[in-house]
Amino acid sequence: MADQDIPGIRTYDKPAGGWGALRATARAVREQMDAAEATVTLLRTNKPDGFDCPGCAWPDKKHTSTFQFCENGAKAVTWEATHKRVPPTFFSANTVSSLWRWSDYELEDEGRLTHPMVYNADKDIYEAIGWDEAFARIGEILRGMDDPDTVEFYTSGRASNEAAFLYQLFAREFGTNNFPDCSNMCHEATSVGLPPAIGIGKGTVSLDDFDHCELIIAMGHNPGTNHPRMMGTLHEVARRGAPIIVFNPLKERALERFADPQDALEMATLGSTPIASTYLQVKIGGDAAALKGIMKALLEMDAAAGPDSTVLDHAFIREHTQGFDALAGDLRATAWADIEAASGLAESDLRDVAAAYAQSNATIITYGMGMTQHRTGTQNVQQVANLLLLRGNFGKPGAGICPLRGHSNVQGDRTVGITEKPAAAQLDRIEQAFGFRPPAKHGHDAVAAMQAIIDGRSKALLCLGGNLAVALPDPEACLPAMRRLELQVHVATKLNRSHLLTGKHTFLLPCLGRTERDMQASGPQSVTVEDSMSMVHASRGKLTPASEALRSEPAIVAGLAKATLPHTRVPWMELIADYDRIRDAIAAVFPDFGNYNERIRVPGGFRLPLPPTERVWKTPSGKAQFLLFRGVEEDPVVAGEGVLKLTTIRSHDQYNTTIYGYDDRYRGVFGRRDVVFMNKDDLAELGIREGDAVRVETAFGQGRERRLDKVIAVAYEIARGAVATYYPEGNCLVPLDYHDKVSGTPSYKSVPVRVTRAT
Ligand SMILES: Nc1nc2c(c(=O)[nH]1)N[C@H]1C(S)=C(S)[C@@H](COP(=O)(O)OP(=O)(O)OC[C@H]3O[C@@H](n4cnc5c(=O)[nH]c(N)nc54)[C@H](O)[C@@H]3O)O[C@H]1N2
Ligand SMILES: Nc1nc2c(c(=O)[nH]1)N[C@H]1C(S)=C(S)[C@@H](COP(=O)(O)OP(=O)(O)OC[C@H]3O[C@@H](n4cnc5c(=O)[nH]c(N)nc54)[C@H](O)[C@@H]3O)O[C@H]1N2
Ligand SMILES: [Mo]
Repeated sequence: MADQDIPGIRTYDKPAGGWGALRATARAVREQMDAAEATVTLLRTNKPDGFDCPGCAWPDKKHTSTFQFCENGAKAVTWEATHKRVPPTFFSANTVSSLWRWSDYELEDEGRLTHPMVYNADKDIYEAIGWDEAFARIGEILRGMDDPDTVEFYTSGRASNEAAFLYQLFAREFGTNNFPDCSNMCHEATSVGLPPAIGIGKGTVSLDDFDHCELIIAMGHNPGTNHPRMMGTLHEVARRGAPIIVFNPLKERALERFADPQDALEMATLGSTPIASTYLQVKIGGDAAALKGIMKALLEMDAAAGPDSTVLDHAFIREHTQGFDALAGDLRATAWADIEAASGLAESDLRDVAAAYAQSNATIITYGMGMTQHRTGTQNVQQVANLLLLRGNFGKPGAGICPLRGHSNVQGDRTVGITEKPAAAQLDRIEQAFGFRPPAKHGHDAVAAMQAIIDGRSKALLCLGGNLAVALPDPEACLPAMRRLELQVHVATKLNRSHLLTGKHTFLLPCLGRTERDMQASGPQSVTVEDSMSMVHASRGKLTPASEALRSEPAIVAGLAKATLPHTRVPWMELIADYDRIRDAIAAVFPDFGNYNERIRVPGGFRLPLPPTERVWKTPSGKAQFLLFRGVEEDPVVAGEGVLKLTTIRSHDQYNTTIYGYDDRYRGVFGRRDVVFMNKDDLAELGIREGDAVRVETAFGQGRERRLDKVIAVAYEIARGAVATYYPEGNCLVPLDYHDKVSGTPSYKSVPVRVTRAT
């Protein structure tokens, strides 16, 4: 939206991608790397013998394709491969209290950590420490804990399969299943919502399916920023004329039109391709209602078409599913007026979607955080499965469910055992392979772990990457709790705010990144990762490590484990001498990884089994299950005069809590992040003008005032009643226990708020 008078807010009328993306890439390279080195490095991204892009989990054509240009992939790579360094002298010159006043951007922009560090509370600085001494001291503190369940083992989704597998082995031999994981803030609704529906908590499509689909329904994700390589796929689908129906409260430029930098003609002519054929600005939290509307319309069309109707896939429903009658009954009992009110969409629009869906012989539904980060996230995901099941959109080319995973290996980490609720079979096989009995008692997910830290029940936190305290909701509760911890260990590439929340003993252990050479006793190593489509493949860095003192994540985990567990049954040093041995161990515990080492030597790797693609349903009944969403509202608790719904989103210049810069080009915001996007009619109704300073307050206190100040209102094409601000700035508005009770996912995308003009 244009208002020339507000600094940094101006209309961006260009398509997503295009020359703007090339310019932004050049800038990222210039600011972080030597240009020649950057070119070579970027060319190795996602190549068969290269490294896996740490930017996102979208697959690429068999990992064998020619270089695929991707602006935000380039930012992720150059941010890691930067020439900037944070050596011990940096820490002696800056107290932790003084660093606290730095912005998140400034902290990470200082560059790569180079040495293991330990916090000295007397001097309020981090000091260098040798690896062996760090391991020994951490081991001693951990051994001194009277209960292993007072220790939390957090994983962020960049960790490789090899690192994650060793990490869960360490924690379990130590004696706990406390595995808070970034997935608990992300796609947990998928991991727990889909198994009862289709028998597996993962997506079912492959890239090839996008060549065959006749319709895509894209819900609650912003690929132009967060899964940029997906834009190439959407561009192709749109070009061959298949409809793409978008559900998103915000108009996202990349979903409107995109110029593919791979397309010479489009670039030369400054052309672009429309992406969405229909763009429905659903209300925040209105997706389940919208899906129910589409299903209701479908049922009505089916009835009207008579006994031979093909609107529903009756044969599939009969042979492969359970629960259809209950679903149909619930849909009949749901009134159109309620669906319209909750979704903010017209009955006629939803009927049009149903008609397009009924026409399509192969449909893919893609979805992201706009669906999962709600109090009803699990049920939202299940409604997606319901809609697909009604027309048999599993187990045929061009069809299926496509959750867009977050971190580049968040899916793999879960596959190799990072879970607070381990299956009995997993524990049995660990015992067979290593000769110790792992604990069976369920542990903590991310919210439960932080709750335990707040309550003082948990006393130590180990973090394999990430920025947990900043990523979680409710900084007012989380940040002070971190400081009360007895022990914190952060395995990290760059400095972030969680590292500054020092406890009694705090260690920073710097690790290699994906782009760097990982040299072990047997020579250079590869790691493996699993993308959003269950493809497992190798990743090998080639760059000289940022410092000679860095160690790989597997080596750090092994060092910690060995120092902590004097009677360990695991041959840690043998395992890390040659990662093939870690992979053999993974295969011993997880049979789906049979012949792991052979299969990753093939370019592109291999695909893990996905039974729904063969119409095999690993549910208790052996059938796919329709699951109900009762009513239409995700959260009837808080409504009322002046209450709006807030969602927290990523800008184009950030990677989760990592802020690369202050522009959000496609949304027309430059050089600032202190904005609240609002519908112009809501602004008018509230007597707020664009550019006014406003206060956003959570509409239910839960005993505490929660507000975001020092932000300005920006008029945006956003659904009525919807408000959006950036993550993590908006996290202060989200109560920690305001989450999906089934998956534990915080409701980051739907918080009832009031917005007032600041006085
Ligand atoms: N460059 C970059 N890439 C990333 C990341 C990053 O931060 N930067 N993060 C990675 C991670 S961990 C993840 S999980 C993914 C995140 O990828 P996305 O899921 O795309 O992430 P978000 O920015 O959170 O936004 C989701 C979209 O949901 C919409 N939305 C908000 N509320 C609702 C709602 O109620 N209904 C619907 N239908 N839509 C809604 C928002 O307008 C926004 O367009 O990306 C991964 N890739
Ligand atoms: N309000 C709100 N909050 C959210 C979300 C939201 O949409 N809205 N999204 C949620 C989601 S989807 C997620 S996934 C979480 C993200 O939560 P996290 O995964 O915990 O956070 P990140 O910001 O990805 O972590 C960044 C840090 O990881 C470290 N790092 C980077 N690369 C590596 C590496 O290769 N190895 C190691 N060991 N460390 C590395 C760096 O030190 C960097 O500072 O946040 C959640 N929080
Ligand atoms: Mo995520």
